[in-house]
Amino acid sequence: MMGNPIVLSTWDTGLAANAGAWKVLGANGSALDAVEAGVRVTEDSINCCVGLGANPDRDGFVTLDACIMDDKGNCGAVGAIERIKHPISVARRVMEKTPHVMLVGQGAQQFAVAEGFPLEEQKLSDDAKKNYEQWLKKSEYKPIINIENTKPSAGQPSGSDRHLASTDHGPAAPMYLPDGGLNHDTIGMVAMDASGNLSGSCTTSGMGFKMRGRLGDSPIIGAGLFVDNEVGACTATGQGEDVIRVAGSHTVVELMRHGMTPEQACKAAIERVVRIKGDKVKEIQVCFLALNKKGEVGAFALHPGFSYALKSNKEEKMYSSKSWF
Ligand code: SD4
Repeated sequence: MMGNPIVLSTWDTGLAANAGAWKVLGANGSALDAVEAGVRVTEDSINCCVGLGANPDRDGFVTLDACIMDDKGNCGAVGAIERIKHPISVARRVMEKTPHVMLVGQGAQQFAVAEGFPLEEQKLSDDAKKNYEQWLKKSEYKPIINIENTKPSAGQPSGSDRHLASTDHGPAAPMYLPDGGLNHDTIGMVAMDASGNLSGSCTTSGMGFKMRGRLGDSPIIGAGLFVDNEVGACTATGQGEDVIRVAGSHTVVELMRHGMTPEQACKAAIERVVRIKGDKVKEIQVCFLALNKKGEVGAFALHPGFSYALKSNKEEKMYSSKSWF
């Protein structure tokens, strides 16, 4: 089946990412190459929430999550990778060069370096440094180093391992950034190429000031991203824990399989979050963005404010998603 190429991405940064993807799609390239090239544009930029310029975790380390999925059910992911500029390309390498779907942490970094990805300097961008310092003041979170001198109890780790025994789990990732903006801007991208094949990608630094080691939905196939070439593709953004809880992107694709339009399917998945979370939905944002095999597009969010970018042969623009509230 021949399709009209189309690409969709989450949030305002999606416009530039779509333009990157279009260089591939517009030249009859594959959706897989397009979704990788597209989100690399965002990973290259200084952005609160994607790539090495993004906000760190609460211990001051930028840790990145990404996944990618093609039209044949192949998929790859990296979780909590540090000092690597293009986690989406490492995710693709995991997919293509290993028998695995996901590598995390040091192992993911080791694989990336072995594959020739440069190990970047461990440092925060100026924006991230400012945000982190402000957050530290407000949250009064004491980085681990401050408790090294406290006296360990018998049988507990001491010195620099002291944090291993800490039972003070401190503040969780805040819903809002110090500048008042919502604490997310992950880029999720789904695309169909001229051959009618679908692929998707998702890349993020996760929630700013998250607990060290925390993974959200973005690197998890079925949560932050899912593609079924017979049906459609979906990506998610927002509070990752609540996307995982409903296997969000997979749920949306399954609902499309059973006949819903992309928007109906995204809305039904949001309704599941509402049923599960009850009153707590006031405190979280969850958003889905989907594309079906016919090239139809839809989105739905819990709260107003979710925008997505669309590029096709006919248009290149931002849309505002409908929302539950
Ligand atoms: C996460 N879903 O780590 C990501 C954050 C996000 O837009 O979407 N930001 O939970």
